[in-house]
Amino acid sequence: TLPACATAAPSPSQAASVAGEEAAQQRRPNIVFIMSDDHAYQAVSAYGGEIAQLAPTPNIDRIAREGAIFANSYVTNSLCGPSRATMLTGQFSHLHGFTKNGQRFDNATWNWVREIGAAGYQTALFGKWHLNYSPEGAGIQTWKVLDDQGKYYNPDIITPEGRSVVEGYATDLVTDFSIDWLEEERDPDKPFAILIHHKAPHRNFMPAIRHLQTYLGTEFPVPTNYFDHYDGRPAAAAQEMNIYADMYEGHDLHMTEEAGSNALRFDRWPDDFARMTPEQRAAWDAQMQPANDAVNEAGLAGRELALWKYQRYMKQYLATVAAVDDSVGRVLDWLEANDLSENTIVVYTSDQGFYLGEHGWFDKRFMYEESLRTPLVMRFPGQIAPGTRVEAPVQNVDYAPTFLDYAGIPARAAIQGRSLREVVDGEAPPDWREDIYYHYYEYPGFHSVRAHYGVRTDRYKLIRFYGDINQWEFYDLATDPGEMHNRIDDPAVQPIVARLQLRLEALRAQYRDSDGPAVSDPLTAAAKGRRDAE
Ligand code: SGN
Ligand code: CA
Repeated sequence: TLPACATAAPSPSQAASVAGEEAAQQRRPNIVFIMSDDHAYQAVSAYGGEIAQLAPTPNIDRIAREGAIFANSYVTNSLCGPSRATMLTGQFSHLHGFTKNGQRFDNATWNWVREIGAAGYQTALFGKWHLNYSPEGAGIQTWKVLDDQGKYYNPDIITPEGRSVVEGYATDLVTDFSIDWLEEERDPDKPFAILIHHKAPHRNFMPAIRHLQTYLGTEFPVPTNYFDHYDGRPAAAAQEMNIYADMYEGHDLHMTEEAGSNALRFDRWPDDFARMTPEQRAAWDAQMQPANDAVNEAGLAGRELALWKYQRYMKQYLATVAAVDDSVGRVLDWLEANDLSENTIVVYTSDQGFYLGEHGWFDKRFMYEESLRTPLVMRFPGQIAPGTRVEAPVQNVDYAPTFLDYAGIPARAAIQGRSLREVVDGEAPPDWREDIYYHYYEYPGFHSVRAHYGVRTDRYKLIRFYGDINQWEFYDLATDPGEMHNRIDDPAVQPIVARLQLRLEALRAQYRDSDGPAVSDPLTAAAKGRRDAE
């Protein structure tokens, strides 16, 4: 559960900004949309979890403190490309058509950045795009992007002029590009929307040199379900995203072959390290070697090694978050130094959540809490009271209508989300959604997570996995927040299950999703294929 943070009384500076509200109304607000990749809400200290208290994010927290934190923020499909396409269009995956990574986002599809650009905003994108075509086609005016997933060190950068390797650390480079544009290139007489989209903390979790040792001495609390056996959950049992079974020891955990050697253990994609300069690699080795030698000398195995891998994963992952938080601080400071804090909306989010050892996992995809949720904080002085906590369930379909709303552009019928402006006072209108719909598609694919759809209410969750596994799951989050007990066959909950199945059917109709088997269809697609063939 998340901590309650009280709504603070208006501060003198807020009172002053309220006085300036009228002027702000006439000036269209700027938009700073910061997004990281795979940043778990458990690793944002404003969300209050134990892990993040050991690895705080003071700058991201500052957005929450001076604005709003969304306590119940969810995605519609926990995967990069689909989530980004949803944020651009305000639609679920089946409508914008980008259901799985590797597909191409159709440039002809409406998106809020092009719309806001046509209405007179300057639009710019720096960092990860990952929609498999040039951002130009989507109507983004200025852009400088990482190639595909992007590399941490000396990444390939693609601009309208072409591709080149730029020396530096990706998070810092994306920040530099953004601040350079804000400072030197934008037209100060026009409003702007800047998309600052980091690669971090995405796999393979390589921290900046300055953060390599930040958490080397920190012991993180091990999730109680780290050694999950997945009883009653066949899809969870069939995944390939286990920290101790599926992480590559060199590529992901940065372990070396033996004491005294700096040669990495299994490094499936060697380019991530091979592209470091000799100086970067030497600095890396100098800082990591003692810890790597120590684990090799200890000769850990079995459960001990599994626990060590959890600690190494957390140290590296959270160190990459530290650079993202630095970046947020630089951007907030720049806005302040340039008198732009008042009339600028700042949003920080991630393209989805992530597992930090819960169920033994890294990665995302499942409709279980840690990857269904995504961090979301938003600041807009004078419009959002400092310290606001929003309990209403929100989803990434809501971002596009929010940006349009604040920019004074009418919403479009094709948008399936709603403006967050309706809930940022901490009070949801009576007709705000009470439950959320989710649909994940990418199977077969990386990490072998079966396709599934489901509904989450404030207390219950019903999931249907389909394809070569046909399995319903039901969780009571009030008594089982870790989603360890699938109670789908428990007679006591059948009335609730039946009600949720009807609700799921209604949500699929409401959002016009006919992908996957109908709720009333007891067969999997595969079983159906066999039946039809007979
Ligand atoms: C890469 C990762 C996977 C990850 C996908 C999708 N492997 O393939 O672990 O699930 O991206 O991530 S990596 O070692 O090459 O990074 S997403 O954020 O783009 O959806
Ligand atoms: Ca991602």
